[in-house]
Amino acid sequence: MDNLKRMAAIHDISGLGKCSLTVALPVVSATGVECCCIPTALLSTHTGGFTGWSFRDLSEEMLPVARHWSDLGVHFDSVYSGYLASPEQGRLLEKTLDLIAGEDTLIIVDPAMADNGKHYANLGDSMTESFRKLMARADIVTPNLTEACFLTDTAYRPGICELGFVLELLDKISELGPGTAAVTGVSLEPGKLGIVAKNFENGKVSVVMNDAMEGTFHGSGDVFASSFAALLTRGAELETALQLAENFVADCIRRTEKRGTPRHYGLDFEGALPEYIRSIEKTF
Ligand code: PXL
Repeated sequence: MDNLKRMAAIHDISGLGKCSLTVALPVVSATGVECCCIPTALLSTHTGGFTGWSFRDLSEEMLPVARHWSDLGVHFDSVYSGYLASPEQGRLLEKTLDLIAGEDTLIIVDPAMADNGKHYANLGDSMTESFRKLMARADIVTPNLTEACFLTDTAYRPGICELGFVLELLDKISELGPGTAAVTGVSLEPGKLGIVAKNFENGKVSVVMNDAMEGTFHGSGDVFASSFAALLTRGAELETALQLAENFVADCIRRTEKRGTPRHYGLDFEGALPEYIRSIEKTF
């Protein structure tokens, strides 16, 4: 690839427990895309499965960083946002987009705020409202099933769901204004888990499934979204990006399960990176 693409990744940095920027940086870089970072908060660990974490809100730094980049005249091929430390950071993210996103910048918003029917620690309905507004600014959004339900005011149903239910969720998400939505963590039949996506511009629905493992793997949403966002930035078609990103996550999950890594420590993605890079080189 002769032309290095550049992404701005806007997430927290949780020092331990792989998620957010500690996932985005390696995965985006491995995809062959430059990853510039705006940390939204600094935590000792993420908030799922750990207790007693340290936390510093970095709201005050977001716009100074964005202004500096804007003054430098740097072009971003994409902006990919994830976990925000507070609902107010949603407005800061919009201002950041005003400063650094050009006409042709792909905007990917992962409304990382909930899983398994519950908001993450210290987040609630006002975070949902903040993400709802951000949907209109995004070309692509990647909610998990819980987040898709919260965003559309739909009662969350655990377990296997009908494709029709997910398509209804997607239609409601489309009313919030994004170009494409990929709902993750969807199980349409026993033993299978994956993604149902819809491009709202042409109406095309894509379903990508893999074998499901028992229970929740923390950070898998971030591994998927980082890979998916980076592949789209690199120029992959939606279907190709979905398939490659889903295969990568499935490989990471198999390795994590095999090694018996505590689930809250995140996915063992490191060992899966070489094959991931080869699969990209082979495909496009
Ligand atoms: O992976 C999502 C995530 C990101 N950042 C922080 C989190 C979580 C999920 O719990 O707590 C700080």
